[in-house]
Amino acid sequence: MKLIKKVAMIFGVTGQDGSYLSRLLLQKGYQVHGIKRRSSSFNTQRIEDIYKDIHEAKNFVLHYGDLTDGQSINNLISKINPMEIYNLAAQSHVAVSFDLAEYTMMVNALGSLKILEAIKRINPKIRFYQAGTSEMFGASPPPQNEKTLFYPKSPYAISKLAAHWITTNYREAYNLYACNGILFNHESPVRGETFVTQKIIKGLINIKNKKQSKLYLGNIYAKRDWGHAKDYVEAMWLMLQQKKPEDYVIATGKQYTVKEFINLSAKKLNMQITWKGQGLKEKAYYNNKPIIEIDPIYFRPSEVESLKGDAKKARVKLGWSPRYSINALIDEMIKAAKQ
Ligand code: NDP
Ligand code: GDR
Repeated sequence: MKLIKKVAMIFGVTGQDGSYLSRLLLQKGYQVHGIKRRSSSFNTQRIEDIYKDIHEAKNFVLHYGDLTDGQSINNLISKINPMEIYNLAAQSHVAVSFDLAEYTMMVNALGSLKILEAIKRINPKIRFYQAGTSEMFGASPPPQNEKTLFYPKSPYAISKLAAHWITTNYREAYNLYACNGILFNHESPVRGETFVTQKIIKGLINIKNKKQSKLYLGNIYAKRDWGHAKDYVEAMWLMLQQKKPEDYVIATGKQYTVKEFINLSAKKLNMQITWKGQGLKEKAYYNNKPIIEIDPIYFRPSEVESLKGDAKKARVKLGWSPRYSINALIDEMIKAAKQ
C-alpha cells in the first residue's frame, strides 16, 4: 500500500516561526512547501541548514510568493494542494506598523483573506492556521484568555484582528477547518534583531566585548509574557490535528518587564549593572559608564503595557504546555549570540 505523505504549506517560512515550524513538520514526516518573498538580499538564513541534510531537503521545497499578490497565492495553492496551510507571513513589527500602516493592513489582513478565499475555492478541506497575537488584547488587562475583550492599540494589532475575524467568519460561513492561534511573545536565537529581547542580548554582549558603547531603548516598563518559539510552533501544529477547529491562547502565564529581562540577561552575562535616574533620564551603568539609555524614538504612539496569557484551554484540550522557562530561553539566546 502506498503511504500518503502529509503535505503542508508555510507562508512566512523565512521568519523565526517559519524556520521552527519547518523543522517540526519535517521531523513529523511532512513534505513542506515554504513560500518566500523576493528580496534583494538573502532572506533564507534561518532555513539554510535544512538544505544541508539532503534527506530532509527532498521534502522541503521553496516557492516564490507574496501575500500582496493574490494570483501567486491561488497558483501555489492549486499546484501544491496541501493538507495544511500555516499563515505566518506578516509585517510583524508593531512599531513599524505605525509608519507602514497601509502596507501592514494589506499584508496581514488582506493576505489572510486571500489565502482563505483560495482555500474556499480550490479545496475547502485544507486545514488553515492563522498567526494571531496577544497584541489584539492591547489595553485589556491581564490575564488574557480566549474570552478576553480585544482592544488593539496599533495598526499591526488591528490588521491581525481583521485576520482573526475573517478566519472565524470563513470557519462559520463555509465550514472551513480554520484556527486562530493567539500567541503571546515568543523568542529564540533566530528572533529578529529589532525585537527587544534580541536587541538587549546582542547589545549587552557587544558592550561587554567593547564592540558597542551604548544600547538605546524605549519603554522599559512594558510587561510581556515571553516564551520560546520552539514550544509555540508545536501548539500551531496541534491546533490543526483536532476534531474541531477552534481558537487558542498560547502563553507561559508568567510576566516580566523589559527592565527585568535586561537584569536577568546582564546577570547571566556576569555584567553587574546598576540603575540610576528616572523617566527619560533613567540609565543603566556598567563599570561606572552609562550603557543603557532611554530614547523616545523607540516609544510607540500608543503602547500595550501589560500582557500575561492564560493558556488553560490549550493545556486541557491540546495537552500543550511550554517546556522552556524564561531562564532557559535567555541561556539559549545568549549561547547562540556569542557564537
Ligand atoms: P517574522 O517577522 O520573523 O517573520 C515574518 C515572515 O513573513 C517572514 O518570513 C517574512 O519574509 C514574511 N513576510 C513578510 N511580508 C510578507 C509578504 N508580503 N508576503 C509574504 N511573506 C511575507 O515573524 P515571526 O516568525 O516572529 O512570527 C510569525 C507570525 O506570527 C507573524 O505573522 C507574526 O505577526 C505572528 N506572531 C508572532 C509572535 C512572536 O512573538 N514572534 C507572537 C504572535 C504572533 P522575510 O523573511 O522576507 O522578511
Ligand atoms: P512586541 O515585541 O511589540 O510585543 O511584538 P517587541 O520586542 O518589539 O517589544 C516588546 C516591548 O518592548 C518595548 N521596548 C522596545 N521594543 C523594541 N522593539 N525596541 C526597543 O528598543 C524597545 N524598548 C522597549 C516595546 O515598547 C514593547 O512594549 C512582538 C512581535 O513579534 C509581534 O509580531 C507579536 O505579535 C507580539 O510580539 C506578540
